[in-house]
Formats: sequence, structure tokens, C-alpha cells
Amino acid sequence: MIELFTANTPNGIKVPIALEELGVPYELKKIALGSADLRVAEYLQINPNSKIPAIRHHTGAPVPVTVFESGAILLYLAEAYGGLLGTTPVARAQTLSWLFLQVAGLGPMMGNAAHFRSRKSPDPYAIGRFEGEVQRHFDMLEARLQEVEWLNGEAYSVADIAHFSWVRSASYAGLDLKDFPILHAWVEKIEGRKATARALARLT
Ligand SMILES: N[C@@H](CCC(=O)N[C@@H](CS)C(=O)NCC(=O)O)C(=O)O
Repeated sequence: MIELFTANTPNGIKVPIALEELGVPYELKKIALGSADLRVAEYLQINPNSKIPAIRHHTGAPVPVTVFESGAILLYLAEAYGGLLGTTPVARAQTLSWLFLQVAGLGPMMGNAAHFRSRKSPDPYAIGRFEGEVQRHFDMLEARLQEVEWLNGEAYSVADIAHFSWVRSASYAGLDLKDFPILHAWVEKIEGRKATARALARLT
């Protein structure tokens, strides 16, 4: 059994979407961001970084497997349940490349863009820097999806799930998804998947 600690945020929705796609049952533990839940000793054993998402996988072994960081969890689940990774070495390598790009690139850039945009005294340099980086990532994704249907070039994967979760919230970084028609259509296609709908419904 998998316990999933998460919330309805861009990083938080990635894991339930993947679990629903893989058909893996999970016990949802909704965490209120900013609450003490993230800092209690039991949670720090699961994620010492005090963030969502995290999982505790009761595998039957004496000690459960704990995983934190959304990218690590997606990779763990894809390997454990045999899906969403790509079947050929070429596709698998592309899945890893685009997955790592999202967690190291688009996620932090959008998070910082949103942070600086929401400050009472906005810093034009910081906003310009992070919005510019987000624009660059969106342009890169638009170009990639002009060439392939899914980011790994083979099939829907954890790389799509990771990017989808942030791209659908383009407005956080002052962008309008309608300015990226291919990316927009890709987001609508993922929103239309039954697994996505089930995951989002459980979180609201
Ligand atoms: N790099 C982490 C980022 C996780 C993260 O920033 N989570 C946010 C929500 S999207 C959070 O837990 N915020 C609560 C807090 O910082 O107190 C990942 O990809 O999992």
C-alpha cells in the first residue's frame, strides 16, 4: 500500500496523476501547505525537506520505502510498476532528460517567477529573469511538441506528467497558454485523460 502525502499544487498533482495512470491504489493524505504537518517528526522522517509530495510505500518488507522529491517519486513508481518510462533505450533516455529538465528547470523558474510577481514591492530584474526563463522553457516545449506527440518521442510518460503539472498553470509566470498553440493542445489532451481527471478530482 502506498501512502501519498500531497496537496493540490503543480508539484503535488504529479504523483496522483502517475498513480492513476499506473492503476496503483493509494491512500491520499492531504497536507495543508504552511501547516505544522510538514514539520512534525514523523513527516521529516519521510521528507527531511518539509515539502510535498512524498510517499511511504508499505511493500511488506520490515521497513517501508520512503521517497521524496516529485521527480524521484515519478521515477520510483515508473520503475516499480513498469510503465510511463518508454520502452526503448532511446525513449527512456528522452524520458529521463525531459523529466530532469522539468524538476531542475521549469519548476524552480516558474516558482520563482510566481514568488517575485506576488511581492508587494516587485523587483523588475528578478521578475524579468525568471519570466524570461519560463518563456524560454515554454518555447523549447512548443518546439519539441511540434516534432513529437509526447516528450520522449514514443508514448505518454512521467516527463509529460511533470511538465503538464506546471505548464497548465502558465499564468503563475504571467504567460498565456493560448500563445503556445501546440503546448495548449497537449495540455488539453492530458486534461482529457481519465487518469488525470480522477487524480484532480481526488485532490479538490
Ligand atoms: N523540488 C520539490 C519541490 C516541492 C515543493 O516545493 N513543494 C511545495 C508545494 S508545490 C511545498 O511543499 N511547499 C510548502 C512549503 O514550502 O512549506 C519537488 O519537486 O518535489
